[in-house]
Amino acid sequence: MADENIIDGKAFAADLRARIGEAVTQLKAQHDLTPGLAVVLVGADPASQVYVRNKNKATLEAGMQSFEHVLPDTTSQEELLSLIERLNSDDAVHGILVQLPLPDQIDEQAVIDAIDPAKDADGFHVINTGRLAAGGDAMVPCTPLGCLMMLKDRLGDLSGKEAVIVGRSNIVGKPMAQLLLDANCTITICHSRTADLPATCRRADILVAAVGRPEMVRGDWIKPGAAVIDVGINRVPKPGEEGKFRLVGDVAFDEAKDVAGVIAPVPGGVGPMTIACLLANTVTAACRQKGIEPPAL
Ligand code: NAP
Ligand code: L37
Repeated sequence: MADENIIDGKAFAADLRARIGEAVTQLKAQHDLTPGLAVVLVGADPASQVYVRNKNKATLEAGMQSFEHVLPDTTSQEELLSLIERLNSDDAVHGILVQLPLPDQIDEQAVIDAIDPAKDADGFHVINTGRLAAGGDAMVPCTPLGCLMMLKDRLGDLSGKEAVIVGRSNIVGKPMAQLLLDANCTITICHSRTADLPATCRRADILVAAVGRPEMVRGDWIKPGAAVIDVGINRVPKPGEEGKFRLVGDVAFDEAKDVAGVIAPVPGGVGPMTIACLLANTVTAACRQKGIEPPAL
């Protein structure tokens, strides 16, 4: 398969961030509005630290305000909830993201519930998942939104396509299924109890893998010509290099790339798009809060 069948998520995300930057310039000039994003990290999970740093950097580069809150892993639920209360009532903050996972003493659902749905840049609040399911102006979770944008860019109209999603989490699998359903795909959602996963995957015109198991999806699970989106982020030891890791997805890339029509790799696929979509969500949230029509991005 030639390289043009590999989706360059990094380049796609850079383009999207540039369009967001232009929209922000216009919002400042025309409405005196600078979208602001607050990112909250509790504890010192190394992967979360990398993502939060990248989110902060991308926010500033797009001309937006970034408010980073790094709290120790001993933070109590009350302390975190009181920070969220402050961010909810801060007019400079239009988007709030609490990076998951949270330490054990904190109830994740209680924290998500406490975020003002209008500022819920992750789209995890039940008001937003409800709106996504029922129709309405939802904030849409960043990772599935990024996957959908890449699929539409490569395939155009998705109507009538068979989409198989492996994974049913609230963060990725379920909202991904909802978005593909809204795009008129026929949906199958797989999980750990699915009876024959390889056979189900082989039906897919669009296959999204969001499992968290390194290279689980093999080349012979893929229908020739299918679009494959690998969401998985797995750190595996580098053979022969003690203490070093490499990043692999949920799809065995070297096998899959020869069968798939297009494929989003790991790294350099969905990850960068997740961050760009977070910025897009913050701009959308800021506009809605000010009664301005959000820009088409
Ligand atoms: P999660 O909450 O752990 O969910 C994993 C899903 O995979 C569950 O629904 C689980 O089924 C299913 N599963 C596990 N083992 C399976 C198996 N052997 N066969 C079939 N299904 C299986 O994970 P998540 O938060 O959705 O994340 C999934 C992956 O995406 C992780 O690698 C994560 O790091 C990555 N991720 C990447 C981004 C990004 O921006 N690139 C963003 C978020 C997450 P059950 O429901 O039956 O347990
Ligand atoms: N919105 N996203 C949101 N909220 C959360 O609570 N946990 C979580 C979340 N997940 C998340 O941020 N995931 C994520 C995963 C990968 C990247 C960014 C965000 C990413 O940039 N990946 C790069 C590689 C980065 C690396 O070297 O580790 C990639 O190219 O895939």
